[in-house]
Amino acid sequence: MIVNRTVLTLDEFTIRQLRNFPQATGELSNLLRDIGLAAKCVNDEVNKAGLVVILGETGSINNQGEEVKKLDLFANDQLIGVLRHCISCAGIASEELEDFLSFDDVVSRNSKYICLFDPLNGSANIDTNISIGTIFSVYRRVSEKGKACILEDFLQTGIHQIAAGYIIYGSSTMLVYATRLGVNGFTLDPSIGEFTLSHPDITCPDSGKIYTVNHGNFLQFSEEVKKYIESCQQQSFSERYVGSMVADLHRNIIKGGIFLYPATIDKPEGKLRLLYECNPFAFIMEVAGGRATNGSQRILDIRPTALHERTPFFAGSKNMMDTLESLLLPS
Ligand code: P6P
Repeated sequence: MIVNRTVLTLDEFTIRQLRNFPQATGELSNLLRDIGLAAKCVNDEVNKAGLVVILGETGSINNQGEEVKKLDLFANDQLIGVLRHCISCAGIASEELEDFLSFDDVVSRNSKYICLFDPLNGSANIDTNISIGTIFSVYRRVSEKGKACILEDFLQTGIHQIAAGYIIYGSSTMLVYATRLGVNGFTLDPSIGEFTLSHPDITCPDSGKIYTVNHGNFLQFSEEVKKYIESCQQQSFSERYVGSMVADLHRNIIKGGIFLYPATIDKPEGKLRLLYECNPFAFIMEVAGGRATNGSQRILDIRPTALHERTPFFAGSKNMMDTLESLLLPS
């Protein structure tokens, strides 16, 4: 019997990718599979979020006698729980943890990758049923295998990312990840409980007609940023802003557009976190053909000094970024 498999699951896809790297150990495939597993658990809980009121408010005990956790912490626990017991991750850093966490069992200590993530970005949007997401970033550790992780493992410049991606919990649940080979999107098929390849080889259009910014901060922007926003308005571009980074950037990567979270008077360093929000999206955006800067420097070249440091963030279609930079960095 010939089985006609036109659908590729995430596992099948990552294993096929191994053919491009004969020396590969399969550890990255394992790591991506485990992130996908955690994402499925988070997805299940996020989809019930609206029912929390029935099941008991966050922090209370629901009618099954279980504590109802904040979804951010639930997502964080799921990712740590899966990665701690996989064979490919030596340690993690998370938006939800003050410091990094080095897994202390022998197998983890002999793993070559470390992970950073924002377990549930945009979680303030949960109670209005707006799309939210998980963002992740994967590096080779720089510390010696067999020993505990060190801070430098997590403070690498973004250009050293081995993979980066996000899960968007929206009208459908998608896992999108990039390696240097390309960006690929997988949609969760609830009927088989697998992420299946739905958006192969994602590229960001060189131009777009969408600009994404919180206009409420307009008066706090620099004159140059204001000029760029006004140029978008003069060209009748559409302003689209969900206030959920994963949703806003996913749309702009697919359709073309530019995302701006500039420095403001209140937040001179910007709001978004370099390590687990901006670096992963900068990597994905560049592999997809777009660009990402802090206004003066390529995001992936910034040398981090702290786990939770913030940065101004501009990312999007190449031609739109060129126009922005011509205003921000006059020759
Ligand atoms: P503001 C969500 O809190 C978040 O971190 C990103 O997901 C989003 O892009 C940004 O902040 C929204 O920030 O200040 O416009 O509400």
